[in-house]
Formats: sequence, C-alpha cells, structure tokens
Amino acid sequence: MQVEPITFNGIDAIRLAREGASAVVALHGAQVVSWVAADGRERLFVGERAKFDGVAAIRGGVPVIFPQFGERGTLPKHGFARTLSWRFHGAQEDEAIFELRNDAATAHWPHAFVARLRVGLSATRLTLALQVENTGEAAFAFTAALHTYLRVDDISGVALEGLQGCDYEDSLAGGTLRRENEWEVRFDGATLEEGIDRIYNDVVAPLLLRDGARELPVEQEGFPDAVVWNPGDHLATRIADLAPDEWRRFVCVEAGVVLQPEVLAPGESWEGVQILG
Ligand code: TA6
Repeated sequence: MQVEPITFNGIDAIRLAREGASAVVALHGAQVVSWVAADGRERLFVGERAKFDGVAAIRGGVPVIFPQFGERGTLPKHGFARTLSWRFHGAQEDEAIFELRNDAATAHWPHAFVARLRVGLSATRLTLALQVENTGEAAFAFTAALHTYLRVDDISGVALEGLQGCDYEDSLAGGTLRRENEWEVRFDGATLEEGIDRIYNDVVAPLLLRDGARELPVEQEGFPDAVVWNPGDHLATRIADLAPDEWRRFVCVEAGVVLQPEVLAPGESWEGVQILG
C-alpha cells in the first residue's frame, strides 16, 4: 500500500494507492472522501458545498457514525466520531488503519474505548472495517454506521437490489415498521420529491446498486442493518451544505448497527465491515 500525507480541501488527509486504485482519508472523522477504482472512476459523492473546517461533519464520502446513530440518544446527531480528528495508525500490505481513543473531547460520553477504521484497497474494491473495543471497566452500549455516500449519475435511474423480505423502520413515517416486498428499491416517482430514509434489519444478502448500466456490489459483515437514504428534492433544499440538485447525484447505502444497540463488556471488541465493489 502506498501512503502519502496530503492536504485535501485544506485539511490533513492520507492518500492511499494500491493496484491502480486510490482512496483519500481525511483525518477529520477518518472520513474516506474519495475512492477511485483502477478504472479511474470516482465512486463516492462529496458535495460542492461540503465544509472542510475541521469542525463540521463533511457532507459526503464515508462518515463514521459512532457511538450514536442519528438521534437515538443524548449525544449530538450521529455522535462524535465524524467530527473529531483520528490518528493515522499505520499501513500494512493491503490496508491502512486509523484510530480514535476516548479523551477530553469524548468525555460527555463517559466510556473508555478504542475505535479503529481499517481501510482496505484493491483494484476494484474498497473494504472498510470499523472496530470498537471497550478498554474500560464497565460495559457500554453503542450504535454505529458507515454512512456511505455513493455517487450516481441520476437518482431517478437508480435501483438497489437485495433487500426483499427485510423488515425496515421507515424514518419518514415516524419509524413505522414495514416489510420490503419489492425485488429492488427504486428512487423514482414520489420518492424524488419526498426522499427515502429506511433502516433495514437483518440484511443478509449482498446488495447490488444499479445506476443505469453500471453496477456496484455492496456487502456487509457484522453490521445487521442497512440504512438507505436520499433526501429527495423537498428535504434537500433545507440542507445548507448541499448545492441545488446535488441530491440527485448520490444515494447513501449505509452499513449499520442501529436498531439493536451493541453492548460490549470490559475487554470485548466488535467489528462491522462494508465492502464496496
Ligand atoms: O442515515 C440517514 C440519516 O440519519 C438521515 O435521517 C439524514 O438525516 C442523514 O442521516 C444525514 O444526517 P446529517 O446529520 O449528516 O445531515
């Protein structure tokens, strides 16, 4: 793995390269902000108006959500991991490791932990593994996700396969529980206006994102849930760091542990993996 410290939109980042592919990981949030496979095509979406001020969450790439998904707790939305600086821990042959440990900045969540993001790269695949270890003396519970923004040509031509038969919480309907009956989730019709925000449970099949003629396999291990989000036209106008019509250029397909918090006893570890490509 080639590793090069760079500045990306003014913030510190690490550029990784291997087998003709590359990825850029901002230390702010250990957020993967670019993934170009060996065919030269960028697969991740980052908004034109994304803020790179070292404070705000970056709109796009792969935000690491930990220790709280959304507003399921008392912490700020989606927890603190995406807005803190992680440490580059080093690289091996096929992956680079980033680390976040509890310190004064995480003291409002009174638990001792180490979170690690392992970023693996090959010609056609990006493998992201989130590990959490309880280094304290009391158990804690957390929710987490890899909030992956996948770049698409036009959301109206996108379909996501692999969720048929899964139950999901429909966040746009107050968390109503439904079952996915469709072979593929599409983003056309009323969804273009209203958006889609669902937390699918017990996802076992590999997912396949189809964007016109292009396909991207999306797999997950260790994460039981998959979150599917596109804000649609209506909500997008209220998201300050999204340029007009940019909502058409991405879909979030997130691997998460959301509906049932994970509990770690002292000394225990957990790992969830999302594989793109
Ligand atoms: O994962 C979907 C979601 O929780 C949506 O409800 C939406 O709010 C999105 O994340 C983005 O949240 P953010 O805080 O980054 O604007």
